[in-house]
Parts: sequence; structure tokens; C-alpha cells
Amino acid sequence: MNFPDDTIAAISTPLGHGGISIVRLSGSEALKIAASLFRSKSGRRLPVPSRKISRVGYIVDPETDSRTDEVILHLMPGPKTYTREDMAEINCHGGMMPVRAVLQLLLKHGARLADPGEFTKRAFLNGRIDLLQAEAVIDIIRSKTELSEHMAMQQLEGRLSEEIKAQISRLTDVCAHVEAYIDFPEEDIDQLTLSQISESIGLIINALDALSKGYDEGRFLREGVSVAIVGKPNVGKSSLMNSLLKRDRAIVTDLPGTTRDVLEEMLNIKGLPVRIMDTAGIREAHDLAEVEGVRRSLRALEGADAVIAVLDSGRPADAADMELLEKVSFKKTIVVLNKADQRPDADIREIAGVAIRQDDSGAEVVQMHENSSEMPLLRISALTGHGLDKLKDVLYSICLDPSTALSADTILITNVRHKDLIDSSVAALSEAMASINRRDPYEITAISIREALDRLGQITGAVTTDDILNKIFSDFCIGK
Ligand SMILES: Nc1nc2c(ncn2[C@@H]2O[C@H](COP(=O)(O)OP(=O)(O)OP(=O)(O)O)[C@@H](O)[C@H]2O)c(=O)[nH]1
Ligand SMILES: [Mg+2]
Repeated sequence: MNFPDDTIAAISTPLGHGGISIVRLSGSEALKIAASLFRSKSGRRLPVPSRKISRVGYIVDPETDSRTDEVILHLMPGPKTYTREDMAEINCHGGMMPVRAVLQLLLKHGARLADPGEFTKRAFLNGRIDLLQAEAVIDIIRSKTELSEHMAMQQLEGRLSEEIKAQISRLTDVCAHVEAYIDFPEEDIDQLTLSQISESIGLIINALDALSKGYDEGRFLREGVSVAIVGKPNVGKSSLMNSLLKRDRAIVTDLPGTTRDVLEEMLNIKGLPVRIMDTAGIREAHDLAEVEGVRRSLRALEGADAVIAVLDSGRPADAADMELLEKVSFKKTIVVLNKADQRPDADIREIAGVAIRQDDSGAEVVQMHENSSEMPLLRISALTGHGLDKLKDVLYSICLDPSTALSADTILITNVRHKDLIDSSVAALSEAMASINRRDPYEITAISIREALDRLGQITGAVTTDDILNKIFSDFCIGK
């Protein structure tokens, strides 16, 4: 891996108008470069300090001595800094021109423009944080709700790192035992010890599996759940979207075929970020725009994590409704009977021959086939708002298991990179178990165990390559 020794600079605040904008510098020359461009209010130069200082003054172009901006300069000698290197932060006036001019001066006097995420990458390379924590930084920046920020903070604080490191440490012990057998093959192998090894590997597999299983929930918290509202024209999909958002986002008319495109909006349901999508009514289309609209509806439906299938409770379900329910019966789906206000007393017990049943908790469900899952059924009115709170509750609970996701101790993995590595280490460990059962030579078992260790090490960054790092950090914004 390449360890950096140059000095990087970047604008760390969003470009645009604001109160202040911050330019950051990190590296061996950071203090020297920043100090050389600074003049106090009375025009004095600033010596390079040995401890943290903050000063009000000007950034000047030393060639012309002209003032570029009035700033607060923070000089922070390492190692107690974000990157562990010497760092400087220059608080300029907000707006594009002052920060750009200051950045230009820094670049002209020995700094290099930072790559995306390079400050955080240096924090990792210098050992202040591990890779999981570095990845948490980007999740915090992008988090959409308090709950998703909370999960990312936990990762930054090292909870997931501890869990992975605990498994690495257990597995390292197992590996040491197996390797001892390789080194001393003539020793009598105690059958009990072999079964103990198997048992330890089994426990590690269980712990890793539990982490892997939490991935969907973790991903929902990190990226949000995409939920498509689908149904035939005029059943009230756009009205439902508007009521959920509490504003008139989508056009509603009594003409079937009003919505032609997929509309997306964010919704926060008890901390779960939801990307809600209103779609065009699905039917035999009447014109080219509608053909495309229906195609997009079906694509949204297929790509969505969860579906709200809307039926009009005032009309018996027909073949088209049933076809749609068939399509969504293998997804996380809630069936809603809308316009309940029009027929408040309607005693609907079946949808075109499919019985509406009560589940163990007394809630209504429909099940299309023996092997498809039970879909919760709700009677709502998009017009009056009746049943919408319940709809949000059910949506939340089909996406997140309320007992796990909300507990402060739950460790959820949120990143597909981590899930893939955990799954491949589980596969390698299962192979190790099989090889023990086959009474393979210990060398063979050890290979699988070392492979699992290597995968786990890649998660925390103990094992890594420049390629992996570049890929991870290129996702960051410049200046972080
Ligand atoms: N009484 C009553 N009318 C509703 C309700 N929800 C929607 N409507 C009416 O049903 C008509 C169609 O509503 P939309 O929300 O445009 O239906 P849609 O499913 O988006 O229709 P398309 O975009 O054409 O697919 C409008 O006249 C709404 O006012 C409801 O809960 N109760
Ligand atoms: Mg609509």
C-alpha cells in the first residue's frame, strides 16, 4: 500500500452561498503552507506552532501582498487530528469566490488537490480508524433519518468492528490449533478436541450468519426502502401518495389514466427512510405515453423492496386486479382496499374468490397460493386519511423487525461489501467443517480457515489492497 507523504487541500463545505466555507489541508507541509499565506490583522506573519492555535486575520497572496479573504485559521499539529497528520483549516467567508481563491493559493504554494475521501483515507492509513469506521463516515454524511444516522454512528464508534474482530480472534485460535496438528502430525489426535474445533467453527458460522441476515434491515436503514404504490387506474394511488406526504404532490383527477410517470418522494416512517413511488395505473394502454407509463409502473414494481397494491373497495376485483395481486404475492406486499369512506359498512370477505382471512393476531390477510406469503390487508381512505397510520405501521413492520431494529444493541450490517465478505467467509468455514468431517488432512482444513480469516480481515481493512481502498474512497465527496 502507498503511504502518502505529500500535503493535500480541498474545500470541505458544499459549494454555494453560506455563512462560512472551510478549506482543509493535511500533510507534512500543511502548517507551513497555511502559515506562510496568513497575516494577522496588524500584518504580522505567523510562525509554525507546536500546539493547536486559532487566529483571525487574512489570507494574502505573498507575491503581491494583496488580501484574498478575511479568515479564521486553525493550525493543528498531528497526531491528534482527523488524519493524524498536521492539519490546517481555513474558515473563509461563505460563497464560491473566496474559498476558490484561497484554495488556488494553497495549490500554488505546495499543496495538491485532495482526491475524494482522501482525508478519511489518511485517517485509515495512519491507523486512527479501521475500514468499517471509514465507511461509516460516508454513511453518516448520507444518512436520511435519525435512525439511519444512529446506525452509522454505531459503526463509526466501532461496534461492528468489535464484533468482526471478536470473530477474527476466535477463528485465529481455531486456526492455531489446526496448524499445530499440521506441525506435529505424529501426536495422537484427541477426537474430543476435533469435535471442539468443529463446535467453535459452528459458533462462528452462527454469529456471522446472524450478521448477514440483518443485512436487508441494515440496507433499508442506510439507503431507504423503495415502496411502489401500484394498482389499476383511478383506484386512488396518487391520492394515497399525497395523503402519506401530506401535500398535493401528484395530480389527482377522476379520469382513469391521470398519472403517466413514476413520481418519487422521501417519507420518514418512525426513522425508516422510505422512497415512495406513485405509478401509472396498470391497464391495456390507450396511447404511446400510457404504454410507456405502464412499462415504467411494472419496472418500479419489480425493482421495489415493498409494494402497496391498491384496490377500489367500491368495485369487485376483476381479472386485472387478480393478475396484479399474483405478480406481487411473492414480494413484501400490503393490499389496501381504498375508498373505504364510500362504503363504510362494506362486508368484503373475499377478493374475486380469494378469501380474506384473519391471522393469529386477528389482522386481515390474503394469500394467493399455498406457498406465497400472507399479505396484510387494510381498509383505508386516501380521501379522509382513515387507516393511514395503520398502513405506516404495517409498512414499517414488514421492512424492519420492530424487536431488533429499534434496540440500541443491535448491530446491523448495512453495506453490500461487508455482506459479500461475511457470506464468503461463512462458505469457507462450512467447507472447513466438511473437510473435518471427511477427515481430510489438516492442511486442507487450514486452507479454508485461512480463506475465511482473509475475508473477515478485508472487512476491517486488516487485509487490503490499493484497488479495494480506491474503490471504497472514490465514493466519498472531495474534502472529506
Ligand atoms: N371517496 C373517495 N375517493 C377517492 C379516494 N381516493 C381517491 N379518490 C378519488 O378517486 C379518483 C382517482 O384518484 P387518483 O388518486 O387520481 O387515482 P389513481 O389511482 O392515481 O389514478 P391513475 O393515476 O389514473 O392511475 C379521484 O377522483 C379521487 O378524488 C378515497 O379514499 N375515497
Ligand atoms: Mg395517479
